[in-house]
Amino acid sequence: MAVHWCVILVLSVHVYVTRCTPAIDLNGQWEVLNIKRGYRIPATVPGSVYTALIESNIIGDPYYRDNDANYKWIGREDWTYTRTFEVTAEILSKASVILVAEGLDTFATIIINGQTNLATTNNMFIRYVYDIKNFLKVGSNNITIEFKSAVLMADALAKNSSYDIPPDCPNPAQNGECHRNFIRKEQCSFSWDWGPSFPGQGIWKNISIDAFNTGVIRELTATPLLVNSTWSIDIQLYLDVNNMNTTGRLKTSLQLAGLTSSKLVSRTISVSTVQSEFLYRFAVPKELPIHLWWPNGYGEQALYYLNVQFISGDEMAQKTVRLGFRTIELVQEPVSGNSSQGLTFYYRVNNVPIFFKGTNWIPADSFQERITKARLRSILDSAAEVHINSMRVWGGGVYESEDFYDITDELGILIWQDLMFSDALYPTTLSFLNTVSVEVSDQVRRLKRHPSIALWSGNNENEGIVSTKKDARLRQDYVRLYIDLIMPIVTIEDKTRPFVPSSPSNGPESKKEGWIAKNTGSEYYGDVHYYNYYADLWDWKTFPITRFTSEYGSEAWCNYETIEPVFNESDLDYYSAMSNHRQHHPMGNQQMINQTKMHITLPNSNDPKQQFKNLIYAIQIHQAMAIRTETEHYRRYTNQLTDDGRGLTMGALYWQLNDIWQGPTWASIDFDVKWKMLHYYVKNFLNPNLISPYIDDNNLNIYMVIDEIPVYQDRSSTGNRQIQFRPLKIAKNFVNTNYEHRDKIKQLEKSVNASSGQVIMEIYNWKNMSPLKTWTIPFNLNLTSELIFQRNVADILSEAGCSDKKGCFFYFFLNSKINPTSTSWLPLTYFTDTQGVIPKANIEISNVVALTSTQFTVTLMTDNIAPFVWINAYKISGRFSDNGFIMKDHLVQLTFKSWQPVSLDTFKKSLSVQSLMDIYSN
Ligand code: BMA
Repeated sequence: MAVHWCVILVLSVHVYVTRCTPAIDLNGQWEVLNIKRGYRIPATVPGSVYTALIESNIIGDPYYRDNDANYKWIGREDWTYTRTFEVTAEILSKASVILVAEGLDTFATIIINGQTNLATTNNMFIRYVYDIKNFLKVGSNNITIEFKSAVLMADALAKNSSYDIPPDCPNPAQNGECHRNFIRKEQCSFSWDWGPSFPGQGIWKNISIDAFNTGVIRELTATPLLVNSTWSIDIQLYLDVNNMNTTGRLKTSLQLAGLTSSKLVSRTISVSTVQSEFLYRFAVPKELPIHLWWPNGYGEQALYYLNVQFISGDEMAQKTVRLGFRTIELVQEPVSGNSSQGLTFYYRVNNVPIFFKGTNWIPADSFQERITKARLRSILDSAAEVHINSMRVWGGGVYESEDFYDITDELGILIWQDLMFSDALYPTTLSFLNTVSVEVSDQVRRLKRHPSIALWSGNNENEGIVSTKKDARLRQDYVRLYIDLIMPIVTIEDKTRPFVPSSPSNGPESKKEGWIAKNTGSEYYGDVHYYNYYADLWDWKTFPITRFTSEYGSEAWCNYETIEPVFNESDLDYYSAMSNHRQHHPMGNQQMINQTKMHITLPNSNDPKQQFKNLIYAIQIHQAMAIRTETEHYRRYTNQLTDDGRGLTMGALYWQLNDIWQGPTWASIDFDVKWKMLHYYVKNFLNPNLISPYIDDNNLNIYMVIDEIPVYQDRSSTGNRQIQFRPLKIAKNFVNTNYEHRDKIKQLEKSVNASSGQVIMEIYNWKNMSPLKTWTIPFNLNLTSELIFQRNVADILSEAGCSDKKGCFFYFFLNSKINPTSTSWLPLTYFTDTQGVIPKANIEISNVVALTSTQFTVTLMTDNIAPFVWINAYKISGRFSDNGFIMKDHLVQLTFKSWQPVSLDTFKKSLSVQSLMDIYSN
């Protein structure tokens, strides 16, 4: 067979399309025009008008000071992209010549060679494909894409609406734009309570031209399916073909990375429409061993390559995608057999109940074109390193890139994928519903091959919002959009994953209430979002006892050195106008102060800069301890039920992982990919073997929480690996939980024995580096989460000879073979009025050694016990093995891993260290 020469277009490392026809890549250099201002400047595609303006020095850094307000004009004007390209006679000789725009932001008119009647667009989340053969000529051609201001379009659409659809405008603290809900564009680009308003325009994804005689593969997607212990793959193939009578052959093969064995299955197809869709089931050949894909911490993330070739006439088109084999179910069953006590809400992956330990993801930059794969890698690696196994891609941003999901597939981070609707009610005009239906099916088709995607969720918080509204039209609109339109599309497009209409929502209980529950924050059903800006967040009694908390958080500033370059000298003051401008959550800066000072005496420097630094440090301590307290509370409730039926918590996703700019936000990693203190605490409180002490009235209680770990056994004859599980201790309170291999589990329980050991508890006086007393607490867990110790605190203190509880603290560590090991500590009071109680520690950096160009060891030496030791490598992006910790020994050795190579000398010079008592000048 004669096959034409092929162009391999790499969409990401793991997805590439081979186009066996001459294709024109329209990425790269364009020009962008603003006719009103007479600008004509170069622009890179994919990109946005903002980065073009930066590159031409027309604007400065949009994140500098209040440039978000100064640059509002950009989003309120129209911008036009234009370029020329060559078309050969060979291209024009093809039967079809197709323009493929993967993403246009947002209101665009496409003009080719001056002909304006080709197309207009209105949704940045849709791929637009047009046959442009009749618009082209041999030689030089022009493509012009005129964008209209999304801000003005949103405003006009809102004015045209026959009724008000809230929220109208954002809170003035956000300096944002209005009526984002009327348009299908990244919702937070109109501002958010953690981010600026930069409502971009531009060609934000790849753009190219296909030319062919028969057809091309537009999309290939696949979902593995387990039926009667046998794996198969449901494959969906979307072809663009030249003519409805095309016939061809499909060849399908599957391969595990690193394994040579692959199976080729051939079939003949004939198409009946120009955009043709094929569904077929591919039985995984017996001789190909299937390794399961597991979430982070539960096993390996085995990934396979699936290749499909479409051969027709003398043309061949092919596509390879990567996928993984795993099952997932959302279990919502009566708790303790009594439906009046609500339903469970948890996920089973490969039949194993998984506690979703994780966080929420927001866009990593206002300007998508600046988000490199390396940047995604460093943020997502940071998540996996601290035992995160799940993450919600929040509904106010974008459906993330292939790179993003490729990385979450590799790291085993389960994705709770919101559809992009957030904190608003939305119109249901015919044109809105039409564009949403294309968007949802496009996105589900694009993403569903990724094993990391665990479920689809209709929106962020909109059920909660509409439940407060009396207006029947708004309530109807809600049901029309998510239940009547979106839910059937998602469930038809993807039969392998659960769909929840909203987050938070009450599952079947919301359905009973007409899909709009009276109280979406119910502790008895579904997921919960919980925030409190007034309460004591270091007190576990503050928190709800939920089935699953998919958002909870507390604000803290980014690291000082991250805000420094975008502020001027006088801004570097906690109380400056610029500091206030940066805070988008109304009263946020004051709330952080109020909540911090409940727990820590505030610093008292007269120098505004020093005071700002110290306050950032104190507030970060507050945030870290608050989220630690809340998360441990949820993990402790894995197996507990209160008398009124709350508990069996199976998910804790704190708000939020990452930042869109430098500022005060809920994030644990700041915009420079520097970990805030919270992120170091995440590593401890999400440890698979958690020691969780807390004080309840008069008692000290200690829980052990140990995640389930599957055990691998090689079936040497076939090379196939079978997976068995340690006992599913989680399951005690869950009804109807069946697990296979029950007998095997019994045997394994005896042999693995990873759930027993000893916790060593020490009590210290702040002024003495030897413990006052040490206890050994044995444990042998029958459940994932169990109380292993309970005793009256006053008795313990008197036994230890600690006369004033302000002067003492507890320290815990494991004496067991459990891996990873873990430590914990617990102060007996808050850190108010600690002068004279906690001595000032002199901490020295005593030794720094380079292991490689990106790895160092650092030894710290102290003369006193020091709480909240914070070591910093100024301007060097990377992470220490621990930080914000209590230093109770004279020497501590840490490691530092930088994201980029750095010399030993530079690294040494960058280091500084402090602890709590250093923030008080006397
Ligand atoms: C929830 C989120 C976001 C918001 C966060 C903090 O409402 O869904 O909308 O940024 O809380 O306020």
